Amino acid sequence: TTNGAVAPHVRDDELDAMRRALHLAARGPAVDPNPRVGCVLLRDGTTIGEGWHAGAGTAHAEVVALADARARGHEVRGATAVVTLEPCAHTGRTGPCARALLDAGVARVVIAVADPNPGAAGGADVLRAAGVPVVTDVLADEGRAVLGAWLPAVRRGRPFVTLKTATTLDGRVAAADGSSRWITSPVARRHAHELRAEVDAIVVGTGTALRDDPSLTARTAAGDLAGHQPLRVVVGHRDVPPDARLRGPGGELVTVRTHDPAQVLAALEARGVRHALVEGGATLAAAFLRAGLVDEVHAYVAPVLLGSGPAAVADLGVTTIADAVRLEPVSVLPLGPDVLVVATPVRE
Ligand code: AOF
Ligand code: ZN
Repeated sequence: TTNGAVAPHVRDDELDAMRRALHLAARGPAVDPNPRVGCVLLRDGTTIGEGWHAGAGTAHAEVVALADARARGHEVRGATAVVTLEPCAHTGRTGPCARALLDAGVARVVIAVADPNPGAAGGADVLRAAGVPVVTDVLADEGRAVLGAWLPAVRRGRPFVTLKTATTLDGRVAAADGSSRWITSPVARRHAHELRAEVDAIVVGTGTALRDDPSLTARTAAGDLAGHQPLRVVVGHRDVPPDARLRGPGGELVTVRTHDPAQVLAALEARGVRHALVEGGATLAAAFLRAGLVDEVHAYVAPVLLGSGPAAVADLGVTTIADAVRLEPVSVLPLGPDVLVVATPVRE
């Protein structure tokens, strides 16, 4: 169900448990090839075990919750498992959770979001085939929210792409002489660094890498490296010089020698990237937009006018207004003197 409507046949204690499971899921790493998943085991309305998935290579939420219940000395047979993501049916880095729940004697399963991963999905069917009632789509909106970019990325079979721009009011990223520090305010730049800390990879073209000598790190207000450092991906055929800032402390430097956005995303997908942030330059931004491979635009706009100088996006092949790339606004956020406009390209 959508728009907050509650699926039928869900008990109030199960809804509460799902809220708890969502809360637990959010303890998992926000940036990881694997989803954030939480699980609560209920017996006669009380929680007997709970767990969350702590990232790729570690035990799944259901397995953690089962172990928790046993460690607390509870009998799991007959319990209800409340899980934020459909229990997996595959043997990946860990065993199939649907099987683990069946083996433990779980008598009912409540799920927020179906697993879109074709390799892992099918757990609900496995459980039903074994005679266990399964309720799906419980607090599905909240479930999707906690999954973030993971869900659309896995659905699409490629990383979710956010295009970030930082421009003057007249859409320019630099003055005619190339100087660009600083168009947006410290508040907006702070916000952009928080965005960097939430993605798996930052992508720029070699032109930008050579001209701007960016470090592409996620930094704190004090200028230190934030905990998580995204991959630093440079797209194109030119080499990053040995003394470039990109080779300094920060995320791993990855060079992708192609100009084809689909190939760039395939290379990132192979590295487990779920959320990629395309930061420029204009040519790379246009290539991703032309390929229909931008899922979301984050446009930081400063109340500054330049009147000349390069734009954030190069030629899109649009020569008449009817062909303009129109975006659906998602949100508008004031950031000090600047604003952040988040919008998604409209797909026909
Ligand atoms: C679950 N419970 O807690 C998670 C699930 O490589 P693996 O074995 O960790 O499998 C990863 C896939 O399993 C992931 O892409 C997603 O489809 C599912 N994640 N499933 O039942 C969990 N994290
Ligand atoms: Zn699993």
